Amino acid sequence: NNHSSDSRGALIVLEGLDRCGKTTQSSRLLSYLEELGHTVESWRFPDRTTNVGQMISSYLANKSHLDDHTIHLLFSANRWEKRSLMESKLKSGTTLIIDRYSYSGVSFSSAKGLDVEWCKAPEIGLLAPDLVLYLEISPENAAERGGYGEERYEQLEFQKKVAQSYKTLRDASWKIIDATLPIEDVEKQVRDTVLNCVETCREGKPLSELWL
Ligand code: Z5A
Repeated sequence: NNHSSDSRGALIVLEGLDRCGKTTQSSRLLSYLEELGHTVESWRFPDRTTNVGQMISSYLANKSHLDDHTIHLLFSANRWEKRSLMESKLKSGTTLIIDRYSYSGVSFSSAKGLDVEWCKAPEIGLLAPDLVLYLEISPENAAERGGYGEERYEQLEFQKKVAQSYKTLRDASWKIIDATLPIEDVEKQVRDTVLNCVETCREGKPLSELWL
């Protein structure tokens, strides 16, 4: 592998319903790319370690109540506080694998009934992913995996609405992955797509901003 120092990393996002396997696939993808000699980091949103992230975490755990618009803007702010670090990492050649991003932000809030365009507005200007891996699974199927926990949003009826909202956000950067297959088979679909994307970014595909 010939990684020249001026080539950039790829911004890869994993999206999908609760329990679709994002965490599982993120960590497998991280190891795989590391073994191939790439510089790579795995991130997740919400990033619960920041002050904003702690407010989000308390909301998700049902320990605090926030107006729907307010929590939407906090999720967005949580991405904005990582934007400059994200850009410098990518430009210095680090590939980022990100578990949830703006698509979660818009899908979950619009599933509550907020206007989609209003939901997208605060995301404008964040970095656009080079690849969105959507791990597709039916809400019923996802619910069977170890059951839902205690967090807000982990309810079948709500997850059905989220699945519908996600559908309206699909664009050219999306790759739909069948997440109902065994873990190794999902991983194989992910690997092929990702290698292709990493190569395109290395060859000089420019970074862009949401929404495309
Ligand atoms: N949210 C929002 O509203 N707005 C925003 O802007 C953002 C998020 C960023 C917290 O997210 C909530 O915040 C989330 C969206 C909202 N609410 N919901 N729902 P989070 O990231 O903290 O939590 P999560 O993404 O929902 O969760 P998760 O539980 O970590 O799920 P996962 O990562 O997709 O799945 P997993 O942990 O890899 O796998 C789940 C189980 O299935 C586990 O037992 C695995 O061993 C098993 N598994 C995995 N793959 C397979 C296959 N292929 N076959 C069979 N079993 C499998």
